[in-house]
Amino acid sequence: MVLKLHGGNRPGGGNGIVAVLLAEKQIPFELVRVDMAAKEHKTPEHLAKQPFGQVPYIDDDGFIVYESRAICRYLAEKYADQGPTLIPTDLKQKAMFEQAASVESANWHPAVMKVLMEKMGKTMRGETVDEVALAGYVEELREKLKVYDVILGKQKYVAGDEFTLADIFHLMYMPMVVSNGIDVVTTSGPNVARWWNELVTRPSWVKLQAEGVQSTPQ
Ligand SMILES: N[C@@H](CCC(=O)N[C@@H](CS)C(=O)NCC(=O)O)C(=O)O
Repeated sequence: MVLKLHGGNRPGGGNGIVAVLLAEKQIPFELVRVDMAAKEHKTPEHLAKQPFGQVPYIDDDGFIVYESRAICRYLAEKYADQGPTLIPTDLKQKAMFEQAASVESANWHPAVMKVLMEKMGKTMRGETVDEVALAGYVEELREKLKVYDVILGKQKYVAGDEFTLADIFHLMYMPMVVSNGIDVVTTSGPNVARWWNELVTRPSWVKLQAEGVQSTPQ
């Protein structure tokens, strides 16, 4: 049975990084659209699979996995021999990968989310954006990016000189910050700008932006 990805078709959030991983690894899948406007993600059927009432989750022939980063890790290991090596196997390179992945979830992601929630979250709910708070969150994010700029001045990608899943993790939500007019990622240092440009010009990401998350031909 073909792998099923349950989620939305917009490339911005967790769904997007799973879609990038699927494209990079050339894994066939079917997108099962979850109608979030209709609160389908809060139905008992969805909660039985994703108990936090979120998307995405995958159904791999009856095996359910949720949390986008966990899904990516599972698929990267299951299809280790297919497409690019996204999780290194060498002990020390793997430690660098784990370090970069932890930095993403501990430093990058919370800083990105504060900006996104203040700007886009409030705008979507029809609330007034607190411009002073927003400027503070952008500054916090910029401070993180300055550290990234130092790291990326010594190596090509976040885990070393090879592209890994840790780079893909950074494509969750930051593109929405940029598309909301806050282009902090290309203005916080030349190395971050160079790395970010590489990520967003990868064919997997370009196609996803153009077409949204789409089932692949089975
Ligand atoms: N940590 C989760 C976050 C998932 C998440 O926040 N999904 C959003 C859409 S991108 C969602 O389902 N939001 C609805 C909600 O939280 O009620 C993951 O990476 O899978």
